[in-house]
Amino acid sequence: AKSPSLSPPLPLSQRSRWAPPTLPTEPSLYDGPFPFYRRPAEEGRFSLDAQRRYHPDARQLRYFAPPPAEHPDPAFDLRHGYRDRYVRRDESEREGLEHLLQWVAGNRDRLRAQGDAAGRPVNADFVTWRGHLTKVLTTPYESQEGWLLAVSLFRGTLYVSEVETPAARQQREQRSDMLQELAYMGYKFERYMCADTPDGSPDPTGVVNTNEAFCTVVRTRLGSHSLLFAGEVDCMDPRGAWPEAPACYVELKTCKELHSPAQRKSFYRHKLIKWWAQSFLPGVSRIVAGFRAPDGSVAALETFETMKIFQLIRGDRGCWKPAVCMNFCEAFLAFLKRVVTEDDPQLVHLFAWEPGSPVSYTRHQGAEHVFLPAWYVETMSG
Ligand code: 0WD
Ligand code: CA
Repeated sequence: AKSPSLSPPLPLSQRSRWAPPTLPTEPSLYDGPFPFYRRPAEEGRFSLDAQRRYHPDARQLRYFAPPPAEHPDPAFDLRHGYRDRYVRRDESEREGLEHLLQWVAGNRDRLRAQGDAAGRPVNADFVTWRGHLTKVLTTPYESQEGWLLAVSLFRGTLYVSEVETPAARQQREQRSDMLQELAYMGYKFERYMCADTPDGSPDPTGVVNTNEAFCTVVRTRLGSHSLLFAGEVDCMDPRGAWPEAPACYVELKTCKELHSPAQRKSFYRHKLIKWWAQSFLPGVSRIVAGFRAPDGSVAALETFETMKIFQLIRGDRGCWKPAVCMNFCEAFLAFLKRVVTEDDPQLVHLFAWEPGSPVSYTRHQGAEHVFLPAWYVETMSG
């Protein structure tokens, strides 16, 4: 692999003012062999209940229970219940890494016992949400939305937590009723496809409550970086070909119906990259898509095996490449290690990226961007 490097140092004569290094994001710089990525192993699980309370168990895990045919009959009505059976999580509540840190703190004896030559309380280079890594993976191909990631080094581990960009905040606050209904339809699809018990049947008449979540915590390695991250998982397949977690998990998605080869090609280029990145990271083996008709019904189901997605896009020369995503992520994590070297939970580096620019950062000491909670720092210092 070409090793993408930081901006080359200027000759001394031109170095009038020191400029912090940046990280370029052009896909061509990361087009090499696929990097080493260890098969993700599940380290733990936790659940958030209808009141968004944390539980160190799998009580919110649901079970994949698809209809017998690719064309559900009777058709799923994804709009059903939007007005009167929908409890929405308060998204103005910024949770940061809170629930993941609760899991880490609750498992600190085991994490420490896993042994670490450096004597770190958490035996991992990085702790973060899976969703943050998904954004990093897709960065070389993203042309719409930038991101902001806050990073602190605490007792030898780098913690990465997303900060909402002003643009994202504005979008969230001004989301049209149509977009809110679309989001609801994604959750409703889960209700039609999942049961509460391994042998149960879906009950789509219930309330959709987006406070509820089941999360898996996985450990893996990308190149020289050890990672511990958590991700929300839709369900597990009790009858699937891969009985063990995380391979037994199934990701559910909805998407507008595809009518032509051109629409399918565009779907592969722009949407499948996000689906692939999200499921590949934690080792979720299958994605089941429900294609929506204009009336809000599901016209067809289609299964994508995560490990076979690269075969679908290989023939399209202008398409994204999994190796580019992973090589960029590896370079980004190396960049974080190079920049964030002072071990201090009160020190935050904000890494910012906007399409068309390289990744840059700013340094913040003191309260404003601090994201590791005092209780966590206290617990893990003992
Ligand atoms: O505070 C926030 N704005 C965020 C909270 C941003 C991102 C995630 N979260 C929370 C989620 O609520 C959940 O507890 O973090 C956990 C999930 O983290 P993740 O798995 O790392 O996130 P991601 O891969 O982006 O999303 C996985 C699923 C989504 O499924 P789809 O099929 O839509 O990709 O988590 C759900 C959603 O079902 N989800 C959310 N649920 C409620 N509020 C949110 C959110 N803001 N974001 C993702
Ligand atoms: Ca989903």
